[in-house]
Amino acid sequence: MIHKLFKIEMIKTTNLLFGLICITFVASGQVSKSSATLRLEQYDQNGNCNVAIPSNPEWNITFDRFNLKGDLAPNVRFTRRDPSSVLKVDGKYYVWYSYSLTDGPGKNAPWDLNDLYYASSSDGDTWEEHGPAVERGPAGSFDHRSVFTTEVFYHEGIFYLVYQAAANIEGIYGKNTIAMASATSPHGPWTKLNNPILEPTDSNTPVFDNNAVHDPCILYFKNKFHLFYKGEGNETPICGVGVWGLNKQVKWGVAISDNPTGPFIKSPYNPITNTGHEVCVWKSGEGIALMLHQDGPEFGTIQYAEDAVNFEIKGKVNEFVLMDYSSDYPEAAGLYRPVSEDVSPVSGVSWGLCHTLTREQGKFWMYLKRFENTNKQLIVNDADNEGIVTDSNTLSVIDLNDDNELQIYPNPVKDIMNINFKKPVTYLVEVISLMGAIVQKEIYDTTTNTMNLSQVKDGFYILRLTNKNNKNESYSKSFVKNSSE
Ligand code: AAL
Repeated sequence: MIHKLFKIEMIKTTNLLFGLICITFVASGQVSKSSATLRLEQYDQNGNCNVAIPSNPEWNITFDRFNLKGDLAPNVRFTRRDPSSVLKVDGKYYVWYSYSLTDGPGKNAPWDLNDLYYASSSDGDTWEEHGPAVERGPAGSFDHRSVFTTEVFYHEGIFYLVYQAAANIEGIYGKNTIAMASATSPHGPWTKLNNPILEPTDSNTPVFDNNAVHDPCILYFKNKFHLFYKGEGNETPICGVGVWGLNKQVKWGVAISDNPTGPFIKSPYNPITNTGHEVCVWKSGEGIALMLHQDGPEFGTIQYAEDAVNFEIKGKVNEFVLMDYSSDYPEAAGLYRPVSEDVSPVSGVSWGLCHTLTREQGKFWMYLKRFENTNKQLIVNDADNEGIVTDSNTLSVIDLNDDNELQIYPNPVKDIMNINFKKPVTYLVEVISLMGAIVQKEIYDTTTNTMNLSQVKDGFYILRLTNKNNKNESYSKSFVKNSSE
């Protein structure tokens, strides 16, 4: 299958109307409350946190978990946690995760001083670790202390990693940001955006996300990029039931954008849940479904919203035991996301990787496990497809194999980009935005060139090189334009 790399996005009238309604709400000072917020207010009024879970067997899930084999088999020396979704690319499964040495010097928490590593597998059980995908930034940068808790997202030929970034020790526990990097192959190279895409809400009054924005996950839904995240704030819990028995209540938000790289605007309906230590969302029917772990009254529930903001309780995780870390609940679940999405209620939860916390061998450390829906009919059998295919006509394979023909620098670039080739042929050079627009093109017939990009807006771009005499010979590199570099 050849992926259509670029598609012109149409701004739908309905989206414009939705935007106008949101602006009107905000301008009139009226606060929009999500269904989850209204339910929480109701629990408060009732004086108890008894949650009504309807009986819909098709919305219930039971889990099994298994140890992994190969490089990701449990090993006390390495702490691997918070895995991304699993993607199948060119017939292999890929996962990205937080990585550190369990006894790494100076670590303040298991997610402190982490980098993002990745691994691949032919069967989802035995994994080969490839090393770092995205590493911490240099001293002084917003991601200097740690990069952790990542999600992967694929859209129109580009892979995106979104992850938590901490500039310093404070960012390990709060005041962190959400960052993004992109690549045209699961093997990278990953180009970081220069600035975070989401930050805690700057507010004088306590709100659900004024302290931290965690666990990012992007879904493309109704022509918009929905960035789901977990907030932590200084609000007083109403029905706090939390990790390690703490009186903790965690809520999620969503921030929406027309472009994969933002700007992401937080929904006026936030928070959209009243519970949930880790974000786990999937497409279901006409809408979005989610699964809530602990930290709030609605622990262990499965919910659904047709509009991605007003979630209603539909079902539950069978055999969910609050605060029992040896139960089969997949903590920090990263779902396998097949290319062909079946959208019956919980088919989005087929299998995936999760992490488990352990004190085995006298240390506190984490390792990754595979989880499966015990309903075998829901396990996606994709033996007959390659998943995302990076065809030789697409940019990704070219980036991998022909890295040497095209050299571009600096990256990020402020205005003048050096573009060098090896072969003395005439090339068409195009700068293509992630929405598929060719924003600049030139023809070069010398091997050393410079391109003036001062008229190009800041953002991610692909530079594509095509041999004028042989259109099948094409090379590409992604780069970031940043006029403040
Ligand atoms: C996890 C996640 C985030 C937090 C920390 C590491 O459970 O919610 O990633 O920052 O704990």
